Amino acid sequence: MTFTQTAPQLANPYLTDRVLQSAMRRMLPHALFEHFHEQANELGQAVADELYPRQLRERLLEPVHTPFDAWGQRVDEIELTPMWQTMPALTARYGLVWHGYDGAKGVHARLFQFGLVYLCTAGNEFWSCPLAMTDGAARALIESGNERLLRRALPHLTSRDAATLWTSGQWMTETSGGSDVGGTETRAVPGENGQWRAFGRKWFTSAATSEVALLLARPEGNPPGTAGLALYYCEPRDAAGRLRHIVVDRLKDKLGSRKLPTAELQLEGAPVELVGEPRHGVRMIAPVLNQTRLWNAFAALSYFRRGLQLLRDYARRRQVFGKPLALQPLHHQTLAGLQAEFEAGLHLALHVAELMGKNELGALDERHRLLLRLLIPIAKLLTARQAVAGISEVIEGFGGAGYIEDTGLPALLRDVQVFSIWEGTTDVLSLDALKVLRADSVWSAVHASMVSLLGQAGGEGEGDSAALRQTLERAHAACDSAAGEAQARGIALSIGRCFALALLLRHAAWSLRAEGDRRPLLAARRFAAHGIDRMQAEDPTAARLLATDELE
Ligand code: MFK
Repeated sequence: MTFTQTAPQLANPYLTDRVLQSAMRRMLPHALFEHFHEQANELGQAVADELYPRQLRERLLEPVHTPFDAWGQRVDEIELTPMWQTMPALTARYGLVWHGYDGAKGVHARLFQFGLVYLCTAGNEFWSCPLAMTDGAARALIESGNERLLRRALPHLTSRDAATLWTSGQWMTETSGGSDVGGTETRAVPGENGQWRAFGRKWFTSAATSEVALLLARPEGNPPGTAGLALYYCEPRDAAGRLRHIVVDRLKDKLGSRKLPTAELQLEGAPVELVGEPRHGVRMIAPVLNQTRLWNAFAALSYFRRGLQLLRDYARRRQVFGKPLALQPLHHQTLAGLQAEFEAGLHLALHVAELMGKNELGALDERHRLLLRLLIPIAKLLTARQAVAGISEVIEGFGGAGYIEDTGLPALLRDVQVFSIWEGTTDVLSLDALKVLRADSVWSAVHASMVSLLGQAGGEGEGDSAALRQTLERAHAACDSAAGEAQARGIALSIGRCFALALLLRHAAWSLRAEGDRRPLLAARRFAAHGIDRMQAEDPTAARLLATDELE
């Protein structure tokens, strides 16, 4: 009988996640931590026992769009995969959106919610995408103060009953591009009773099956550019489930996230309603962007952790050169590096969730509000880059098996790539961060926050404090220089790595004291050794010549 390798197994991702457990123990009040522990344990068990085996079983299934019925009638039906059909029940049961709005959890509501989101996202086949937009829509409606829409939609968007739960889409991207939203061509024409009609083509509408959507359109007569756009609310289907003056051209043929029905839509007079004033649509949809970007960070980390968890399990089962891979010193180096990146990234995302929870209850001063505004795009872009690089390494860690489709592993690599693209690419988010940084008071918030974090890290942070200070000073100088735009990615990544390291050091000091665990400190040392300064050495002219490959 020839040798047969046993497959990696996925244990409860919560019970095996030292980093999440330890962070939550420090960050949540004791009673709330107990509650989180119980919920996370149950959800983690569902991921291991039900969702993961189902992901493997349904690997090849995809949503199907049927444009016409047998008689030529336009129907635009979208049949979801069986797993997707069970997701409203999972959402309601674990309150994946609801927890974020649960007043009883006070400023910890977001931390609690995102802890659960992180645990289940790698197991829910991008169902987290419509949930992120649902959360964002709820937030945007709250911030708009539109009482009618709040009464109508908020109870559904935050429902704990699968029968009444609604999800929301976000229709922004058009053929002119996803980054430069000012070029939006969709028009809105006023009709009767406060209703408007929208005409245009939406090119990337994730989760075309959602019950509501927020979209940008230009009210007729408004000027071009971002300021002339307005934010609209749409209920795409009538009571019988038929689309209302909307045609689904096709579902996107994507590299990954293939269970997610991302569609191209034609709006042919779709009934829509103004959310606020008939202008400043980007400003009004910004809460959706901020919310979904934080979801994106936790989603990227969820995938990164899924890869690490499977690889760690595999290393115990896999014998090479006479002993398990888990006992090979070179493999230790590879896994340790991945673990350090993951660990720092998770502390950054959790910190942002904590700030968000405080902000929503008015518990942040102006300095910390600015810091939150800055750290959302930075956490999104840093964790996405970490996850893309990390999962590539994970796939390699499996050797040839990682390259074989029916192990389920290659899908991780395809799926994770989207996190650095949607909701703003690394470069677009770096430019967003640069805009924020160029407001003077943000830098004072950055520096003050770093001093505070290092103070809390105590002796554990002493060795790194000079490097952290110098890196932030270099980023500050680059930001203020004429070459700031060309340096934006390096600036954003460096600030992200500085915060991730300082947060990890602070946690390490606590963990040594409270848990007698020195692993967070080892992770911090390792992360610091990977470097925190990501500023580009290349001057802009040299970069232009190399980028275009043209003669001077
Ligand atoms: C599973 C994980 C979950 C993930 C869900 C994924 C869903 C996938 C669906 C998509 O991918 S949808 C497409 C996503 N598209 C983007 O994210 C757009 C990327 N582009 C940007 O973010 C640009 O920076 C942006 C369009 C916002 C810039 O446009 P402009 O024309 O340069 O506008 P500007 O002047 O920067 O901002 C206009 C206003 O909005 C300003 O306010 P004022 O009017 O008061 O001056 C800005 O301050 C405000 N603003 C912009 N971004 C903001 C913001 N305010 C708060 N937070 C922000 N992030």
